[in-house]
Amino acid sequence: MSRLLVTPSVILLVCFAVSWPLTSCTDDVDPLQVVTEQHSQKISQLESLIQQQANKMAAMDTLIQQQAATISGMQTSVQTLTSQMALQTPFVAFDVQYKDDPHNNVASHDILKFDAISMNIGNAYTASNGMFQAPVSGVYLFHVKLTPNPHGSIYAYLVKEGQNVDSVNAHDDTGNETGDTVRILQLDRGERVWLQKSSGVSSVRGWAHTKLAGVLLRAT
Ligand SMILES: [Ca+2]
Repeated sequence: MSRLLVTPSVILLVCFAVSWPLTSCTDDVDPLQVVTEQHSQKISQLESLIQQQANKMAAMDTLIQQQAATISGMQTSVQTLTSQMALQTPFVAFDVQYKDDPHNNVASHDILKFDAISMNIGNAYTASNGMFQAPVSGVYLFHVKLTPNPHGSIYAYLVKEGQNVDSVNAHDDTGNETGDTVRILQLDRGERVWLQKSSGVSSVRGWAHTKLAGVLLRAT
């Protein structure tokens, strides 16, 4: 067996061999530090992203508040319009006369049942009974025109639910005389108005010489 000679040169060689890897390690980048730096960068990126998202959310909060204020204003407008619509007067108007001229056989106390309906918006006038019936409570304006056959005399009443509220008459001395009246009545919903002959000749002029018309001025 050969004996290993531990000489100074051998010791030096061994020390160099052992220490070489250690000294070379001190010059390399530490992997843990690399990972730490990568994580640090990622955390910074995430923090930046979170800040951006926070800014966006703050902007959205502001936008939502603005939208909420807008919606609140619109709700107020809708409520105002709804209230106005509830008070808005519906469209009711009628204008009726006789088809034939002259129109005969109008007996005393007869309700004049006009059969030529030139307008009946709201269908509040019924030709079969000659009555206007208020579809809503309100203030209504009525116009009556009454023309007897030439040289006759005729009297009639505007009647509201059995009560005379206005009169119209014509005494035709010249052959072309007409009686007429305008009356404004406040009616409850469902109340009826009609034109009823009182006395006089049984023949009246047709066309627009004898007519009844009415219009709702305002619902109440
Ligand atoms: Ca006269």
